[in-house]
Amino acid sequence: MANAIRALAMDAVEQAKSGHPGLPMGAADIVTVLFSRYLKFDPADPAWPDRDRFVLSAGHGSMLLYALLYLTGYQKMTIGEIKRFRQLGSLTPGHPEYGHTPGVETTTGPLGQGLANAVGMAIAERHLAALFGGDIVDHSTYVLASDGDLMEGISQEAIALAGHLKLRKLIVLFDDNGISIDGPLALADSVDQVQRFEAAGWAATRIDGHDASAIAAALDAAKKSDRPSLIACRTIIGFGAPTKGGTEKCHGSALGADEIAAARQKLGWSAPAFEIPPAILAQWRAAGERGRPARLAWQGRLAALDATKRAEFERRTRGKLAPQKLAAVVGAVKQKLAEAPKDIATRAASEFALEALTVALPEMVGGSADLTGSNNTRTKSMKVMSAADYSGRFIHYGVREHGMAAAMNGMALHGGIIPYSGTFLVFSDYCRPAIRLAALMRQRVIHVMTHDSIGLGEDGPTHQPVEHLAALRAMPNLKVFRPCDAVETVECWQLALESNSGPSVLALTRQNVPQLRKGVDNGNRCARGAYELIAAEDGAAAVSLFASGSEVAIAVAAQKLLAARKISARVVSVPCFELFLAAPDAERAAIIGNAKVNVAVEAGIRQGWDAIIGAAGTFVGMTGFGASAPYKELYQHFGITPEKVAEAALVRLRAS
Ligand SMILES: Cc1ncc(C[n+]2csc(CCOP(=O)(O)OP(=O)(O)O)c2C)c(N)n1
Repeated sequence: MANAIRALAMDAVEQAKSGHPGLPMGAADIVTVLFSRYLKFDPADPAWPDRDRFVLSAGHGSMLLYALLYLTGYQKMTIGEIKRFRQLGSLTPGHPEYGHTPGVETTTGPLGQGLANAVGMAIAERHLAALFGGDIVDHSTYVLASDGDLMEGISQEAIALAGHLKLRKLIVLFDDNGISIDGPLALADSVDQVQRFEAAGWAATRIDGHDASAIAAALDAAKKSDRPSLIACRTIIGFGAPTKGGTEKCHGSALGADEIAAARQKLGWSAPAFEIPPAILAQWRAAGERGRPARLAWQGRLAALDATKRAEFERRTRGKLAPQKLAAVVGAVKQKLAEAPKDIATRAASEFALEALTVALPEMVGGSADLTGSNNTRTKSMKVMSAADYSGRFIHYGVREHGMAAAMNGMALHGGIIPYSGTFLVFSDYCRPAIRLAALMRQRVIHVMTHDSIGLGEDGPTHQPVEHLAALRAMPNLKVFRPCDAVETVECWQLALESNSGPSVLALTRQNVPQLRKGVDNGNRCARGAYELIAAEDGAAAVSLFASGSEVAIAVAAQKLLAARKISARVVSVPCFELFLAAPDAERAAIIGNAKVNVAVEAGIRQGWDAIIGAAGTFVGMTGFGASAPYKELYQHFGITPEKVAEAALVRLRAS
């Protein structure tokens, strides 16, 4: 059965003249034992909520996964798809892509991410099991990880968190082949992985990864463990390839016809390319059918569940927000703000919104990378999640931004949870690879990122984001929200929660800002991404002032200065570029307007703003790094003030 995987991997990579045969050939024995005897899955229902998850963290070995999906009988994974490995539109892209190929649990390729996603999946499983009971939620998360996965820094964050939370249903199978692209691992690494995992609170063992009974024994032990488990499986990369096996030569290129012929002989595999002998295919298909009774039994248990609980489980698994609930909560928060306006930091406004949102939406699981008090992400209703109590909804991720963001992806992929996090905006750089994958996989994860500009003050340029808004706005399918006041903050929270096909970042201030939106306002004005906050007094504006976040108040003050000089200006708040730029042309043009002069104000770099103010527009913001000082002085020092904005507008008006 393992040789079937090896043959398909060799043949598909050869046909594509590109790909990675070494890992599938080396790890074939491990996954054969796992898929034929342990993994709880049913190819007839790839989305069965209580299936075991299998994460191929070493995504370059994608043919391993595609071979398994074909062999075990996932309907869409035909031999034709295997033959079209790495071709446009096939179900067998270079690296596994979630949402593209049924049976692929997460998009992998950037090493280390899959392992960290799996930690999030295992957290989600424990959490939902605590809420809905072991009859409904009781599955394991298996990972196949390579040397590269374990060398990446994110793996340390992931395993430390998993060990701390005692995620006993997480089992990592390490393809311990001692080879990476440059050659023997000894060139660059001498970590004892077993000791490393043990130090992080895992059960860890080392076995021969080509010995089926040793693999089974290790899996049996891992399933009984009260801790997460590492099974370091000694393997030979490219097992079966007579001259290239055991070397980096089989890691990432086609083996060539001669080597494949010799490998077939060595493995005793006489079937032609892409053909699996019927008896072996039948064994594999039987392995794929193994899980059906378990799935049907599970369906029975779900059906027997109390109707309300079942409906809630199904709602959460589908990622559907409770109808009307969100709108009602947002409306109530806005009502309170209309009655008693709050001149508070948007991070505090976010907490104010979250106090209500986290009560109404039990699927929200929050956290912070050790900045809870600064990010204001923990609400009164939230207990802390711990190894002793997985029902908690607030996760102390520790100082592990990258691991946090990747674990959140895993939770979202698992389903049943809307994860949100907390860190400083400047550390979005530490999360970026995971945010990118959330965007690529269209996952609803929400990053609360506070201290969003020089407005954080004394901590200085290391902590002051300058280019981060632009960098995040550059990412496809990510929404970056930068609300200007308490009302916009709750509106942006609503939009982020409703964005069920992509991640969001909420960039929030440390410093207080005035509430600019007064009175009762039922619509969500942020939904268009930008809107006219203050119209020109005499109808025809000579100047349009655009701003986001804390700089909207500066634009509003600048408008008054201009009015005092009989110059008519309007103010447009721009809480979300992506929504604004996606609006129909006419709508966008109407909001941009046709004033003689456009000025944008943002305490960041200009990049991106030209799409709104045009190349001829004037930008008031940052051109380099910030500095350490009280924030009001910094705004003066860098010239981001109402006076400077008004002056910039006047200069342009005179020149026009
Ligand atoms: C973050 C990241 N860096 C680099 C790469 C490129 N890359 C792909 S596989 C690999 C290492 C291969 O070694 P190993 O993980 O041991 O896999 P094996 O050779 O056993 O297949 C590298 C550097 C990547 N995919 N992701």
